[in-house]
Amino acid sequence: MAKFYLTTPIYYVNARPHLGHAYTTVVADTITRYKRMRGFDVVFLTGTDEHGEKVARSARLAGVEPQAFVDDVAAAYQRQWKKLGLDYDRFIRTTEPRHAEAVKKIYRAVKKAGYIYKSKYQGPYCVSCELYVTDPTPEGNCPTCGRAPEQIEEENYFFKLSAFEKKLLAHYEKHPEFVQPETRRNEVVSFVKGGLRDLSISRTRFDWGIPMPDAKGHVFYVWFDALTSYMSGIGYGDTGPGASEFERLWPADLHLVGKEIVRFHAVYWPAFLLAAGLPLPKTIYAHGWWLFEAEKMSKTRGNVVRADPIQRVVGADGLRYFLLREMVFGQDGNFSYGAVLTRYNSDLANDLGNLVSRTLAMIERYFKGETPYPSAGADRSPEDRDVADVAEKTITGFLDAFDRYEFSRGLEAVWGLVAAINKYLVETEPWVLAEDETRRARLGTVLWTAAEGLRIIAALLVPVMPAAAEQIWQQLGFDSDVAATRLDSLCWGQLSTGQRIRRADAVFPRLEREPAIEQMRALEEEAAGAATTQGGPVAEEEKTWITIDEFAKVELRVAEVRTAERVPGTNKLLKLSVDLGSEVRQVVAGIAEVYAPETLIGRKVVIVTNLQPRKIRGLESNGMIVAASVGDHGRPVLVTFTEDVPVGARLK
Ligand code: ME8
Repeated sequence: MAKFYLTTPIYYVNARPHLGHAYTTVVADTITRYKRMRGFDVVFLTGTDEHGEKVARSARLAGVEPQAFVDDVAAAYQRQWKKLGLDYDRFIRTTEPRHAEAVKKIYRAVKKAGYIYKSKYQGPYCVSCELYVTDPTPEGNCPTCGRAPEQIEEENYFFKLSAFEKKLLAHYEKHPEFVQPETRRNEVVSFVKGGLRDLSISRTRFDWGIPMPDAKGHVFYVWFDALTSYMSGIGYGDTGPGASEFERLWPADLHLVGKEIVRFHAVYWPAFLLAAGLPLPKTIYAHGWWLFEAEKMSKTRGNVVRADPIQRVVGADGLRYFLLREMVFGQDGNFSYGAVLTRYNSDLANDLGNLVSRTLAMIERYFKGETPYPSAGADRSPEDRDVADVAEKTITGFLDAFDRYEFSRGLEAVWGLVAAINKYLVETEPWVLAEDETRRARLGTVLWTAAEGLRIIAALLVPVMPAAAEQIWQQLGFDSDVAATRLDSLCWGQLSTGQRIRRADAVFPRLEREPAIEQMRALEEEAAGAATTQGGPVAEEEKTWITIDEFAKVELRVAEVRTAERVPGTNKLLKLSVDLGSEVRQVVAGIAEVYAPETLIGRKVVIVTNLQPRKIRGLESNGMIVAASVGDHGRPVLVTFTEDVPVGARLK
């Protein structure tokens, strides 16, 4: 059996899992299930990227040891994937000893081959991206995140990336499938053609990393460390029995990544591997971004949406279907709760769900719940043949699309079949045939045809909606495991007759649109609130002191409320404009249940003024109003002064 080894990026523990991370993992899980049904022996790896200066700083801010910090977030990722039913085979954490062994092993191989030297770096460095800013923006900022870099001077170990320019270009030329899709490949080729500079792969500014062998005070650069996880997770560096797995699985067949990290995967990673004399992965496929309110969903921008609230309303399969159907793989996609509901109600509840329930209801009513006989003779009509033709074409079209990772196109093909069967039922009118005893054979053919179509649909949907596909399969009366179906041999005409169907509840019950959207939003706000108020992994009793310098980072100022109005469609939120003396800002605050907007005008309040701006209900909130949280329900009580204070005064 041919092997297929695929990976997601290992996620950075500075953020908790959001929909963007869920997307890559859902895609990987879908490919895993699909390839298994195509007969491959699949291994799917994911994990967490836990080292680096940013993580150490975050842990310090949270008042915990880095290891406690990363343990907590790594566990949150694993919990999230389990909740979504994402069935990875291997999970690698870069703080595991087996991973450190692997990083040291590849480093030694690269060094032995003569590609490492020591030199000095002096210049700008972006702490947020953990990158030397060699090509700053015109304002001198980091080209990736736009933040101002810090000036640093470091003695580092460098990797001779420049030595690989020609080899990499030759590889891209010979293996056009190496970087996908085409647009990303072109970007990578022109980047390499523009010339490669050597890369510093050690750091001395901090120690939260894997110590470099024979280089006191140096830890590995996070990307040298992180990329190696694709090998450490399957036994590279293992001196025991685990090593054979690496022999069997490497090179990876597919690295799935977001488009912002293509360069690391398609330039640095193959160069490290070539230097170490190791085979290169077959394909790096870069997908686009989920945009929310027209920007990339990310923790830094504060516009994240979590998977959990959506899953709780439309189910894990509803979410998976939305992610794969709505976004053309490789391109960016716009997220909105409304779009989730439209897909759910129209494609799942209406088109597919109704087809399942009415077909099964008629088999139950007219054939005592047993799949009827299709007629081979006079009662066969061209319409039956048409459905069979569409089904055969759907199978081929679906396989072709999924082989190319064109999920949205593959699903469109399946919905073409759903539509064809719905149309067929409307045209053949089985409910009319049922009234005429002489048309019983014809009725049997029609319902068998619809049920056979559903069998094919259920099998094709397994990779995308495993639970729903299994439910439909069971309802059709099968005892076997639908995921064991081999897609290569799926074809029309295999549904047995006389099979007892098992009608059950609707697979996708219809949802009331506005309440469902409201529920997803409310759950998201609750989750966002929990994430900020709980603030990470610190258990109450473990809380440690912060220094005066850390406190001084929080800028609290007196402001006067100029305007206040309710945010439409919510009970809790007010939109305020507050005067800070030097500027007037918009702040969205969850105090509407306690404070009527008109009572706030002219009132002095306290605002956290240097909090990352974030969007709440599409409205920018540039600061946070300070209030005591009282009682079990956290009733807000605004901070007030008994003496007069000028607007803009800082609280220290
Ligand atoms: O980059 N839309 O980790 P990371 C779609 N640790 N996908 C998104 C997304 C969005 N808005 N936001 C994130 C790292 N992703 C490194 C990787 S690999 C050796 C090291 C997905 O936690 C996307 O796949 O920042 C992206 O590549 C990944 O999450 C980045 O995760």
